[in-house]
Amino acid sequence: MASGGFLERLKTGLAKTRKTLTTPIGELFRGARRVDEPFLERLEEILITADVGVEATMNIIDDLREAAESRGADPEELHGILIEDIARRLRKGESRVHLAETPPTVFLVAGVNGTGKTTSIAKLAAWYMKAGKRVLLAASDTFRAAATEQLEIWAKRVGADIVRHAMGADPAAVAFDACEAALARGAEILIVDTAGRLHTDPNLMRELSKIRNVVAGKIPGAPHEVLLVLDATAGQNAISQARSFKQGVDITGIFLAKLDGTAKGGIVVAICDKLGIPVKFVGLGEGKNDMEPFDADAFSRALFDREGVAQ
Ligand SMILES: Nc1nc2c(ncn2[C@@H]2O[C@H](COP(=O)(O)OP(=O)(O)OP(=O)(O)O)[C@@H](O)[C@H]2O)c(=O)[nH]1
Ligand SMILES: [Mg+2]
Repeated sequence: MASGGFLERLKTGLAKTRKTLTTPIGELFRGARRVDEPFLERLEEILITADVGVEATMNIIDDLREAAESRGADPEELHGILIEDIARRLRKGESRVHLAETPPTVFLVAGVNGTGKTTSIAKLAAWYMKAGKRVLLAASDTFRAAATEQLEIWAKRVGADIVRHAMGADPAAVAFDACEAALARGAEILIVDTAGRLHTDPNLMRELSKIRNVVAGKIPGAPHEVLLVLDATAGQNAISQARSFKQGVDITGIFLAKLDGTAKGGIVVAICDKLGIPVKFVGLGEGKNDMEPFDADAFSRALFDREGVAQ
């Protein structure tokens, strides 16, 4: 999938982050004669501003200081080392999507209110439809008014099937029916939408576990992926959300939505470096095609291509 168009899309989606991270880093390295303490302080400031996070930033700065001491303080060479250091941290957070050997593959999608769950589900549906798969959506957000209708509109738009109940119905019952429908209709991908919830709400976390158990009881190995949708514009808050959700339900991966909407896309580095939950997809806009599977090398190329790369 790594065509030129794909890299361009990624770059466009990361335009705001390139402005706060890539460009200032490039300017810093180009304008410096040597990498010394004031230089490292300025770099630290840029990384923190782009939400790379304090811990990851400190590690990156330490690595660079060490490289400067052992190899000399030539900015051009150190710029390349910095880019590779960040790429290495991004690689730590990458892993492939787990598809069922015997379909359907079930994705359970969860997250805090408004992070982008339903839109991200539409994107996943569109992605797998394009790959020629039969996709079924389960409208297990029976809580928020018009949530089912929202998912239904997306289902129509992308050409996926949907299983829905009335508002206020038991979300686990919707998931149950959706599993049966997926098996009966030979769907290859089943994606379960859920209501937004705070990890601090024990009732809603129990509800999520119940959906999960129902799905597991109907389809062996399911859910194959439990995706936590995080809003990239939430910054370091997204990290604490992920940590808490992980305690409530087994998260297998992160869908990082709204990366296009933030200048603080450095959050990806923090997530990959520290969280121990792989990033599987990134959302780069509001449209059904504005999504890419997370690929660490492509991501760091999109961040550091041309602009900012030591010539
Ligand atoms: N710019 C941008 N906007 C996004 C992206 N993903 C979602 N959104 C927007 O975020 C808003 C909320 O999206 P939803 O998909 O409804 O979020 P949700 O998590 O399902 O919300 P609840 O069901 O209410 O918890 C909408 O306006 C979306 O268009 C993205 O990748 N980029
Ligand atoms: Mg929703």
